[in-house]
Amino acid sequence: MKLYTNPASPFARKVRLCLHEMGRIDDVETEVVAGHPTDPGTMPVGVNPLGKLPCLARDDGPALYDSRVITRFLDEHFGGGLYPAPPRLYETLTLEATADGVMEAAVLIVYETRSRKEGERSEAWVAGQRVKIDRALSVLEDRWMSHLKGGVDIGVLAVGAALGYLDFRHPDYDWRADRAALASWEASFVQRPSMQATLPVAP
Ligand SMILES: N[C@@H](CCC(=O)N[C@@H](CS)C(=O)NCC(=O)O)C(=O)O
Repeated sequence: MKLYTNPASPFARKVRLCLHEMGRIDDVETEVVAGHPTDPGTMPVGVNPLGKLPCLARDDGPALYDSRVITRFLDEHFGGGLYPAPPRLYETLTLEATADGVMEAAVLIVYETRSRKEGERSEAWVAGQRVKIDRALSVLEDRWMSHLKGGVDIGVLAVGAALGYLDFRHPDYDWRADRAALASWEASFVQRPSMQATLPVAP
């Protein structure tokens, strides 16, 4: 199996976090690729027509994407135990969806500023993405702290990846302000070996 990845991608980090937590990081080959919506660069478009990473190429079946499909597959393949049984499963998947939405909005802001020329950029559109992030983080603070403190699952790992990406690409955004519980949880969670082994790096 080969994982197309990039050390700056929060979605790829979520997948790599799963592999580290399962003790399986060395069982999957990795290839670093890069690109964005206006230039696919080295993205594996031959196996993922959407030209996005992460993407998992397999020897015995079609390539898998997106990150939620890959993590589910890897968990089943390696017996990872990162997906609890229902009804908690649906909470976990919703937490993952919330964190993925934060990542998506944060990545889109980066693309808006990097991929578009100055006159083409929309401040209102960027502000709209920021509002989504703000709302989602406040919901994490207000409603999800007991889940976040209740043991590692795919939703918890996704939150770790999302918050790490905000610090990495949006260092001026003080998401910790007024979110003391989430900030305190993150300060502890980031010390996990899996989080330390996957800290984002500019390619
Ligand atoms: N929903 C997808 C999102 C993946 C995604 O947006 N990845 C970014 C890198 S962080 C990407 O490949 N962007 C290239 C593009 O949009 O063309 C997933 O969970 O895997």
